Amino acid sequence: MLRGRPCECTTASDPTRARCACSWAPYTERNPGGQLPALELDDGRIIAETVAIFEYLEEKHPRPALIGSTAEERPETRMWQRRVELKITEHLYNGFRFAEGLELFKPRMRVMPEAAEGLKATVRDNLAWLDRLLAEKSFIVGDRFTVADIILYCAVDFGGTVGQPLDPQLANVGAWHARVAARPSASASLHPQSAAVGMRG
Ligand SMILES: N[C@@H](CCC(=O)N[C@@H](CS)C(=O)NCC(=O)O)C(=O)O
Repeated sequence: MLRGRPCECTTASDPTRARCACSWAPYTERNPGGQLPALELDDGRIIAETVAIFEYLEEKHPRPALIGSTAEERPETRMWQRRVELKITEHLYNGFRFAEGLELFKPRMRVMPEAAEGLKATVRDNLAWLDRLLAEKSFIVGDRFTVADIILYCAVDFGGTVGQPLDPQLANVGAWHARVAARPSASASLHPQSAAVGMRG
């Protein structure tokens, strides 16, 4: 992560009142996107954006492959990653930012509280779409566990703690969520303060 540029969120009993140092200088001098995560390479270069970071990590450590091992597997994963982000996770996060997270986010971005319910409904619609597709497969791409699963799992898991619980009627998504949650990496990757602030992630 970014050396010498602390980017810690202060915690409060009410997590919506936390403030994140990553939204302002000096952090933004290195990562103008002002978000986590950001990776500082040994040569001082900064790589932010989750997708760019995991592309880099997989190039450095190709096994086990979370994007893919072949010219066919990689675009298949990227296609699903894109669908998951554009149809589900971006709406879920903005649904939080514009509602439960409004006080936290309004000092640092344009917030649209009027959009929150529509965004959350879009998430539900697209999880129902995914539920039908997951009837035929164990993971989002098929039988391979990939970054598409990781991205969706993190969002859905987080959503469950901020007012966007999974619809229990979505049995295939529920079974997929349990399958991913059972992997040791799922609990190992939780932020150490996750339980204290009552938010998974
Ligand atoms: N597009 C970014 C989104 C990252 C993101 O949403 N990070 C959150 C993690 S809590 C964040 O930094 N939020 C604080 C903010 O947006 O100011 C990525 O994929 O890395």
